[in-house]
Amino acid sequence: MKKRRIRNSVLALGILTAVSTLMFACNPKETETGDPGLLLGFSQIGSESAWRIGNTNDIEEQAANYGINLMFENANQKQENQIAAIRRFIAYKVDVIAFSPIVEEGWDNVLQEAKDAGIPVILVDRDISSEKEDLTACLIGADFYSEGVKAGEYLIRKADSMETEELHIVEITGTDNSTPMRQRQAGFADAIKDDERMHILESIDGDFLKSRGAECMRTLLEKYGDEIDVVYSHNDEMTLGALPEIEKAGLVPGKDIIIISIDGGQDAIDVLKSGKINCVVECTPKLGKEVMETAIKLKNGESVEPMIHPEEQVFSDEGDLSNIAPRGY
Ligand code: GYE
Repeated sequence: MKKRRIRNSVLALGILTAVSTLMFACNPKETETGDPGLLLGFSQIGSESAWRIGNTNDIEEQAANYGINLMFENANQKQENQIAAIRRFIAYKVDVIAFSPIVEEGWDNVLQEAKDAGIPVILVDRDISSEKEDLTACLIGADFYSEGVKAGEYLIRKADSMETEELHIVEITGTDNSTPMRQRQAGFADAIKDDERMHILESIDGDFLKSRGAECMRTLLEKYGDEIDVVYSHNDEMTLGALPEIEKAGLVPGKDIIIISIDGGQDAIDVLKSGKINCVVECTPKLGKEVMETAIKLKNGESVEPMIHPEEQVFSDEGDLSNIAPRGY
């Protein structure tokens, strides 16, 4: 009997906590001081990679650091879910909207609705493509074109050091029509275009997913076999999916095939150290601090930088890999 009473009161406490959590969730603007605070609606693409999960964690941590109320929505890789989330943010009258557009096209209507409602929009990580001007306040994200250039420049140095006359490249690209896919492809192509040793055999869509990276690699190996000298993969996840397929085909990644990846998450850096990846171009997911500081400025009606690119480096077999700091994603 006694036990049951304890269990009941624990239950009652649980219900009370749940009710108050719900009340807070329905009225997230209210803070202890009565200050309405800043309400930020954030629509994330999904959870497709370590990069994306690291980005989500950083956004949540920095929102808490800056005392910003975050309405977070995960679109599970679907543009229509992002559009619906942005409409909910507008209906909720958030102060600022931030989102990472999964692809570049198709945002005009919903962004016009946000503009008409007077809610400023921050693009995080990826860009949009639109005929209309001033639909968004700014973009906080990496310079993907320069990441592609860095990957191409590494390959040219590698070819020099190997004194090779020809390199056959396969490219596993990120989500079709997304900014990182378009710009990582363009930057790499531009960097190698005047080098006669470089031949791209094929570019294939791996959608930034590990499973697709494996599938693409299987297809490419079946088609080209040991003709492949280089894999240029637009993110770590697809690279990590491709490596076991190369090994299954009896080839040694990092030796028989030069492997170039982008992101620089811990798993890829560990594989780089083991020699199975040759080069990782960094793309940092830690954009939260800039997002929060920009949201505060926008709420206060201050002007903001139209474009903020974080600093990024290259990790490769050319340098000392022993003191790379823990990556945190
Ligand atoms: O490289 C990839 C992620 O948009 C920079 O998206 C981001 C890319 C990143 O899924 O791993």
